Amino acid sequence: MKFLVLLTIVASTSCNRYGSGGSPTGPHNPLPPGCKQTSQNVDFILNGSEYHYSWCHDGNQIYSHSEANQYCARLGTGWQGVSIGSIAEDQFISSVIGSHALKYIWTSGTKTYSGWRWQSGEPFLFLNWSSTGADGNPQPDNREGNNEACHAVLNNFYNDGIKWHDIACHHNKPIICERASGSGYQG
Ligand SMILES: [Ca+2]
Ligand SMILES: [Ca+2]
Repeated sequence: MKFLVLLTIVASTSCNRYGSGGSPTGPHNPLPPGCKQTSQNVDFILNGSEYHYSWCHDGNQIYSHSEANQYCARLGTGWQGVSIGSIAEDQFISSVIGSHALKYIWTSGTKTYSGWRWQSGEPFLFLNWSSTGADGNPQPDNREGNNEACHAVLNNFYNDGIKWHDIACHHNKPIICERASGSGYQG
């Protein structure tokens, strides 16, 4: 108990050093490379979609697949994990991962009984699955525990470039969120 109290005091003292009212991306957690200081949720707009980069807003936290998609939903009306609906969008996502030097991101993609699906309901096309993985097999390989039901984009993890992988959903990653441009505005 004493130890807990002491911990709390230490934690609050080190925060107070920087003053109160700091945002999650304030002095405690300097903005990651490539992120802009903004109070808005929208980091980029492209082809009718708005995009939000979780790591630019939450002090670089990582989430399980379901937690990550809940993070997106909590941003407000219309926000979901990203659904990659075109080659252009896939190239955009790859460019964000590369320019921000991320190891990986979650998307909204999940495997269902009827196959892979995006949360947006768009067809699962323009496949950019990696040709390799931990066992050297093409993706999706359902390797870990026969239970890789979540879709991630990995940055050259297996010397394979920025590619799609099926991943067990409990792993922790940041996420790119998406919504249709203007869907959050009223009137
Ligand atoms: Ca999309
Ligand atoms: Ca896999």
